[in-house]
Amino acid sequence: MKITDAKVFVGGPGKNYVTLKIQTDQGVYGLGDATLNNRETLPAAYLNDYLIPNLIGLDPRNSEDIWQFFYRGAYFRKGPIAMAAFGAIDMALWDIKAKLASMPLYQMFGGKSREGALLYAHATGADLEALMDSISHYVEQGYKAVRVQCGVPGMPTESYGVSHAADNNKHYITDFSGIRPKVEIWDTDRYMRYMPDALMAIRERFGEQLKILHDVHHRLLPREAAEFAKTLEPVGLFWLEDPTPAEDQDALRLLRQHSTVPVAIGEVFNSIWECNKLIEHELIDFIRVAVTYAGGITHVKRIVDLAGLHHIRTGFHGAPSHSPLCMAAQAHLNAWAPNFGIQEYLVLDTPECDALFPSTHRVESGMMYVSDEPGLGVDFDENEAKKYSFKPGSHPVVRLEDGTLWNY
Ligand code: CS2
Ligand code: MG
Repeated sequence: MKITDAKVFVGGPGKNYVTLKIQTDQGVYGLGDATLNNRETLPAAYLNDYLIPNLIGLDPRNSEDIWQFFYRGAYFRKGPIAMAAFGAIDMALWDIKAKLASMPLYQMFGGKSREGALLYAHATGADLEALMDSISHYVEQGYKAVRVQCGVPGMPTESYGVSHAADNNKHYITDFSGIRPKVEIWDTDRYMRYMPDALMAIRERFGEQLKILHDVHHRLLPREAAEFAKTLEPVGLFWLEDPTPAEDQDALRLLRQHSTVPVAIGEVFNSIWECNKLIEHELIDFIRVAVTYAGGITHVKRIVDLAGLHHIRTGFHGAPSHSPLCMAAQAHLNAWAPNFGIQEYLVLDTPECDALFPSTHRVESGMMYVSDEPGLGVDFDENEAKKYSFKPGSHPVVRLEDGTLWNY
């Protein structure tokens, strides 16, 4: 069996999805996602210029050897661009493998460990009252877990995860007005003074059953993060996400010494080498890698297994940064993983997105039910894809009030 062709498509409704389609000489094809938010043309170029020319003619069933060939075969390894590009190939090869076996992908890992996977939604508000309304909206839809972000009084601009718009998902739409990012101003003191009481008010309003998550988006220094986590203890958070910048694997030691608040980290990691110490030293409780830019199913499964040895559960990244193909790969891992924790889920299923990526996965009352179709359970409509092309966009950048550049 041979790979005969592979094509990359860039574009989508309100997003630049990077989609790979691999064809074989037996008519079976596989799909993969290489979307790297706001840097989408780069994995596409890596695929077109380096990987695809080497892929043609290989046996698609040898997904492990193909992964090793692209990883070890590149002297300059890792990084989100390369890992997103292999991630897409790897996803597509697992899609082919499961289709050849006429099985849903989760069967290739060991079958189902659960019927539905717990999801969390994103609630957001310009102020606490707007956030409360946004939380109610998701609770009414049956969500048992909600991530909460709200504006901080006196903060000079909007900041991460906070929407001033009526649409709850608005904070996620890339700014397509151009390649130059808008600037947000951040003030750690205001944030640290305001958020603990705000989170406590949410706990009081929604009761003890709601699983409350909060994302710091890498903004605190290790000592600040330790103090913040300690102050949040009475809230009973499900998790505190990315309290410190992710590059420093030792930064969480101080937090661990001062608090038992569960910590989730990893959405920016693209290899096991960026989280092995965090996992082995049990400095986190949830690992947040995404199948797309953490090197595909082959590599993420290894991270999940390592995490499982250390009582760490999964909480895969699920922002609209990834396409429904990544969500599908994660849905299959979530169905299988003995150490599954939760899945981030942003409502992406606009009619346009469903038309581009017809899917047989199901979301109901805050749970995701994996597809039983052979393969990933998501298709890609090439005719629909003709409607879209690449649009330059950007994330904001963050500065302190004196102009110092900070972490987005
Ligand atoms: C966010 C990320 O979902 C989250 O938890 O922190 O989605 C992040 O802001 C985006 O992926 C950036 O592209
Ligand atoms: Mg996050």
